[in-house]
Amino acid sequence: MFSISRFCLLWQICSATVTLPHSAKHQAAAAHAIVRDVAIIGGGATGTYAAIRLQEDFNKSVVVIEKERDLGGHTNTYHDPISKTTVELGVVAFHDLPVVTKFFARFDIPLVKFFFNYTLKNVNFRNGHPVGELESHKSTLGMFADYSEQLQRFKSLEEGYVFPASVPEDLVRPFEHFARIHNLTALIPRIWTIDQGVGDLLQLPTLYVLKSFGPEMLRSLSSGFWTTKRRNNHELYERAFQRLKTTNSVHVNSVVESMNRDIPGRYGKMVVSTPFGRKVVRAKQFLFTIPPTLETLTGFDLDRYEKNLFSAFQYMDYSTGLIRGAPIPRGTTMCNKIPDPHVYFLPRLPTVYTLGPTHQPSFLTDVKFGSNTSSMTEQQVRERIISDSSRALPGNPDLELVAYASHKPYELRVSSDLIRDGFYQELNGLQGLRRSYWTGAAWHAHDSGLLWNFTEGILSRMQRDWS
Ligand SMILES: Cc1cc2nc3c(=O)[nH]c(=O)nc-3n(C[C@@H](O)[C@@H](O)[C@H](O)COP(=O)(O)OP(=O)(O)OC[C@H]3O[C@@H](n4cnc5c(N)ncnc54)[C@H](O)[C@@H]3O)c2cc1C
Ligand SMILES: *[C@@H]1O[C@H](CO)[C@@H](O)[C@H](O)[C@H]1NC(C)=O
Ligand SMILES: *[C@@H]1O[C@H](CO)[C@@H](O)[C@H](O)[C@H]1NC(C)=O
Ligand SMILES: *[C@@H]1O[C@H](CO)[C@@H](O)[C@H](O)[C@H]1NC(C)=O
Ligand SMILES: *[C@@H]1O[C@H](CO)[C@@H](O)[C@H](O)[C@H]1NC(C)=O
Ligand SMILES: *[C@@H]1O[C@H](CO)[C@@H](O)[C@H](O)[C@H]1NC(C)=O
Repeated sequence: MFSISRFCLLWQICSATVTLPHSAKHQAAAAHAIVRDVAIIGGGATGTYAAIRLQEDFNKSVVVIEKERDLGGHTNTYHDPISKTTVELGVVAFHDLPVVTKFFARFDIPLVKFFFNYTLKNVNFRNGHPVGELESHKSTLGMFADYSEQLQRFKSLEEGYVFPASVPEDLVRPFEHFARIHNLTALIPRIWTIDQGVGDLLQLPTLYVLKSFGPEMLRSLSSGFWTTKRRNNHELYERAFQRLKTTNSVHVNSVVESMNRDIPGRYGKMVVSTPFGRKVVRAKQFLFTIPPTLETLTGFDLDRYEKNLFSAFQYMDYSTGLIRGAPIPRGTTMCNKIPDPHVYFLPRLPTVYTLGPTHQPSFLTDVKFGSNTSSMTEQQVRERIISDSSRALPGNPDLELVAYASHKPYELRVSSDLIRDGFYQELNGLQGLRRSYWTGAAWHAHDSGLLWNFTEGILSRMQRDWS
């Protein structure tokens, strides 16, 4: 599949030039073209971060194209009309890294320490029966020492999907096999519970577990995360939106219709559909921050090389919700487990992972749901969340799902064979080609702080091409 040479030495051959149709509509829109140094596609964690850094610190003009009605991606804060407070439905906590504290300080958003120190109660969600005994996150920390030693063997993963071209076998084995070899199987149920959304943990190539459950995660679990004092993580993106709006640098509810990055001269071009009509954007550089699947990249001028890579991604369906009326004990997270030690007590997907407390426990309970098939409709997911949760609780109460968010496509991955064949070396080789740069979770990890740090590296790469 990846027969096209590494780092695209055959670039001229594999890039297919795409020309836009010269319709009257396009010409009308071209008269009011938005001309920018950088066009940023996707305004989630990385797109927003890059836009602010480029505009405010690098004196570059930008435009962010976001398909939803606001910025923030997986950062989703629910305003509860009953308790009159805010509750996080998506991103909760951040690592103690300079990029994190600086980014929040820039918008005058105070942070406070946050610990995931809830008591974990293992319950069979099919019938509400307890599985095993009460455990706390604290007792796990010792077990992580051996895992941490393994992470040390692969330090370069902290820079992205960076590892030797002759891929170490440990990175591509199924995680269960890796855990057996290194006597880490006791950690499997715990990683499953903390690192939700990871999917088929036992079969997953070890690389993906090391990426999503890395050294910074271990550090924060023991010494604490940051979260926003006002309990409103989305405020960060609202403030960023306001600043970008002042310079007319953000378009929400907007999607790319067509694109041509290969025009000779200084600018590439794209046509964007916005609520205020169709706009032509001319940009010197393109920064893609969206999950690169063929579905999300519809309308983009992908060449054969890009298409080849992006079509290999498989992904998870991960959903979150808030439930009213679920009586879970205060300070307790209920974890879905089955009484079968042969599969490390892990339930089969699709299912609810956990029911957890919010800081409004008498009002709202947090629910996380995962599916490893992409065939479920939103309605089916909503129904499964309610039925699984109700069965898990005493008296099978009637529950109301007051907030719901789908985070699909989540955790983009490829098979062990492709990893071995140099998939990530080729993916990284896209940086800087065709005026294009790439960041976001598929290029590093689902983690806001780590992604902002990773994006710094991409911004430096872009800067090299300015001169
Ligand atoms: C439920 C949940 C909880 C999480 N909790 C934490 C946490 O506590 N701490 C933490 O650090 N991380 C957490 N994460 C991970 C989160 O930080 C990352 O996943 C991060 O959001 C990824 O950033 P990104 O920029 O790659 O993508 P996103 O933030 O998803 O941004 C991508 C953006 O692109 C937009 N988009 C998609 N397609 C198009 C298109 N065709 N055109 C225009 N726009 C498009 C999307 O609408 C979105 O806004 C959590 C994730 C989830 C799902
Ligand atoms: C910022 O960029 C603009 C446009 O390129 C330029 O006119 C201006 O001098 C720059 N300002 C600084 C401080 O570099
Ligand atoms: C969890 O940590 C917070 C912050 O340190 C602390 O206030 C709280 O008492 C802790 N809860 C438990 C159950 O340890
Ligand atoms: C931040 O990025 C740099 C450069 O890629 C990397 O060396 C470093 O390990 C990253 N920091 C963290 C905490 O991941
Ligand atoms: C494997 O780990 C367990 C703890 O999980 C420990 O009791 C045991 O001694 C370890 N075995 C070896 C061979 O290191
Ligand atoms: C993922 O789905 C397949 C069926 O589509 C199933 O056989 C497998 O057990 C699932 N994996 C997990 C971890 O549930």
